Amino acid sequence: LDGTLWLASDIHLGEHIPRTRQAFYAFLDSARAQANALILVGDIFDFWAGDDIALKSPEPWLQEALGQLEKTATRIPLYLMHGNRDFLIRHKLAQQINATLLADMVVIESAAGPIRLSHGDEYCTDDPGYLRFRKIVHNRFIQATFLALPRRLRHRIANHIRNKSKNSHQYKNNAMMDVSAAAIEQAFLENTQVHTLIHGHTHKPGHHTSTLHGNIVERWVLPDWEYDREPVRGGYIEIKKNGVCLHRFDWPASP
Ligand code: OKV
Ligand code: MN
Repeated sequence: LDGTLWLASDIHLGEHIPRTRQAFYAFLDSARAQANALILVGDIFDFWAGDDIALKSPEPWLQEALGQLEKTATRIPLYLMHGNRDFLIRHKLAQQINATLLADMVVIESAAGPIRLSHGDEYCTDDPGYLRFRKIVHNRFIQATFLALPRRLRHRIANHIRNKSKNSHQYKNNAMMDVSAAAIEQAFLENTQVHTLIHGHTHKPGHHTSTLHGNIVERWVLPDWEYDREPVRGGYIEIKKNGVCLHRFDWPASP
């Protein structure tokens, strides 16, 4: 992946956040003009109950979002990654919009060197409730069973899970909602040649530098976009030969 690479995550596109959708489409316009490739590092969508729903009977907003992604993918390489919400996206959907679905925890060769990428939920190992949920919904057999259900029933189950999740958040503290230091160390130790890790998910954008067995390691956290306020606060990470940079912006731009 030579040249300028842009990464974004946690846009959480959905029916009820029209301003965030517009901000994201404006971002895609800029990416087409300024980046050589774009990687969306998960939770592009707030809800995903199967590719067939999106491909056979998309709601108008979703049809538009997929059209915008496809328009981008015809200009620059577009890569998608799974988030904790849209993990049911399959290669079929990616192919349909000309994008490539990357595996979780991939190492990419960027202009600034090798970088490990993942959505970030896999590092939230201090939240036992979430780990239990993740284990169930990532089970291939359970996924196949869910995907075989009628669409209406899948929507009902997903809505039920979403409502239950909203209530459970009030019992979780800030540390539980962040990555665990041990999980991050383990990721770096998996390949000691890779000193940079980029993820999203925690909605705690930032840049953390530490040393691990004498190596300087860097962790960059992508911002979320989900608050549908005016202006929308978005953000992305840019990678060029001279390094990694976290950008924030307001949309529409503040005067
Ligand atoms: C995704 C999360 C909702 C967190 C359900 C099997 C099972 C898949 C699913 C249903 C839910 C994704 C697909 C959604 C993530 C939430 C709320 C909290 C913390 C099954 C396979 F078990 F029911 F059979 N789901 N949806 N949450 O609405 O997009 O990650 S979702
Ligand atoms: Mn997430």
